[in-house]
Amino acid sequence: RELAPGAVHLPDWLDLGRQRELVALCRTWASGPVPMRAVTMPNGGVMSVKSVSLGWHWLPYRYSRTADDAGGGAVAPFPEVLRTLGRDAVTAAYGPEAGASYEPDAALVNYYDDAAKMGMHQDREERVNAPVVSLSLGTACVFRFGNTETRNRPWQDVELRSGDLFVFGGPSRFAYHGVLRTMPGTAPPGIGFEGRLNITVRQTGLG
Ligand code: MD3
Ligand code: FE
Repeated sequence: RELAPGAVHLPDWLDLGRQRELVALCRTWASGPVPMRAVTMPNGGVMSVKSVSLGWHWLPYRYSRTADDAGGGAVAPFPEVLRTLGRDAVTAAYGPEAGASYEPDAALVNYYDDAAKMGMHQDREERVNAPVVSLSLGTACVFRFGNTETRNRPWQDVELRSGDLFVFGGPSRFAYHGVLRTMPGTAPPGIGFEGRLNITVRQTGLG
């Protein structure tokens, strides 16, 4: 369903088998050249979410090819499997023409334990307004989707569950959003890990 223009939620888009494949891939990515870690913000605060980047390394508030805040090593390449998945996701949300023109080159994998959350923010490090694709795995969460003007109301609170796809493009691309809390005990039996994973696929426009 369309939450706002360009914000398309497709619940249960991935079956359990595909979810488990992605969980296994997240495990390998989390132990890649730049291990999954909590990002330290410029004000000294440490995020409660742990994350790992692929293709381009996300830092507040820029991208780098090297892990400038974690030893300076090269970032793992953007995996072909996420390019295909990103295109399939944009096709499912907006149709085949939008899907075919989607050229993602970066992904951010976020891990939430039962206490983790993410404050309201915009994703503005990308230089183009191609959509962001979000895939949720494991424990469900309460996701807050706000507006483009301010981090305050109006907003809509939506549960994101394991296997859900969310695509944020068009007028929703620069909306404020955040994760209020996870919902312990809501992961599907057989998912094979504790906590919540979110994969976002992005097109940076950085070439
Ligand atoms: C709306 N991640 O990585 S996914 C992030 O669940 C991030 O880990 C959250 O916000 C998470 O930046 C939320 C949903 C999401 C992701 C990117 C967006 C919503 C978005 C970009 C623009 C607008
Ligand atoms: Fe975000």
